[in-house]
Amino acid sequence: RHASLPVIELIGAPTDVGAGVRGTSMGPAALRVADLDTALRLLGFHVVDCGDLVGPLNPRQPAANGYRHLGEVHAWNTALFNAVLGSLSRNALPVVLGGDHSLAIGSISAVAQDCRRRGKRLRVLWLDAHTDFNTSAMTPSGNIHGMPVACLCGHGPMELISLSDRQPAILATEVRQVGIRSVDEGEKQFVKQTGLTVYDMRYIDEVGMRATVERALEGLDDDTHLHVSFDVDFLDPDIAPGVGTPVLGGVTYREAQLCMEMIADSGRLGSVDVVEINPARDVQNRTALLAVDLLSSLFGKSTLVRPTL
Ligand code: B3U
Ligand code: MN
Ligand code: MN
Repeated sequence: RHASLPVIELIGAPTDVGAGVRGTSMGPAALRVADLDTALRLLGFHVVDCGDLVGPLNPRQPAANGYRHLGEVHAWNTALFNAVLGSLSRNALPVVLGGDHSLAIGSISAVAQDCRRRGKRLRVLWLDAHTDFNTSAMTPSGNIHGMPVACLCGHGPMELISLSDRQPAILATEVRQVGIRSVDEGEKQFVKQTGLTVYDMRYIDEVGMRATVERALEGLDDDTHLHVSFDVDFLDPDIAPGVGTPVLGGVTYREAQLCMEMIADSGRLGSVDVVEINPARDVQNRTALLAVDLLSSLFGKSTLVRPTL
């Protein structure tokens, strides 16, 4: 154990109430079976597995007023908000094991509140195939895992936009999205209107992952808390089939490794979500094993000492 490294706290949130496809509730177990804790300990971290949060089961209801399972999503996010806030108050580095991506509402609301308390700046790096910027007015599904970025920016139901001590929890200017390749029609207009910074797959194809991540991390300083919200459907479904909503043409293994290594090199990582792993859609736990491999890189694993480029 290295004294200078933060304690990593794993917080399981076994739920799929925010998704349309069932199964992300098994995500925390899949990551534990893939030995996430051991992988992080090998890097010198002290790792505490806080176990799983408890919340409502999936009631399998259709959407009502543009939201499916709003009460259940709120219950899970309230529990997660409190858990992440507690972890940050202990100066630990929380890693949320999802669960569907609606959980980012609770985790990032807590991160934003902790940043304000400490006078820190916040940068959210959103790794995803989707912008997750829908509202009840434009959602094609009512699934709240398609809405967390909008909720965090203050566009959403009262219960979900007022978890933290300030509304909105974050500013759109604090977010950088990478890997995007599926945006709904109404959502597209709202993303443009809001001025959200989106590095989509075309951008990565044109300038490469190195320049993309350099730009997404531009302007970080010693006082910036970096939160990484890692939706595993960021990755190409050929290498990560165990997700609820796979989208063709995702990030390759090499691109993902470089992205994670560059985040580690920034030295600013303060909290992480790992979400949307769906073991019911997976093959021999490949997707969780891949996520653990990439999380090792995110936390500083490198093949050799990094050469000067
Ligand atoms: N944009 C679609 C699909 C979706 C968003 N996030 C995920 N799927 N994982 C929606 O339902 O909002
Ligand atoms: Mn997502
Ligand atoms: Mn996604």
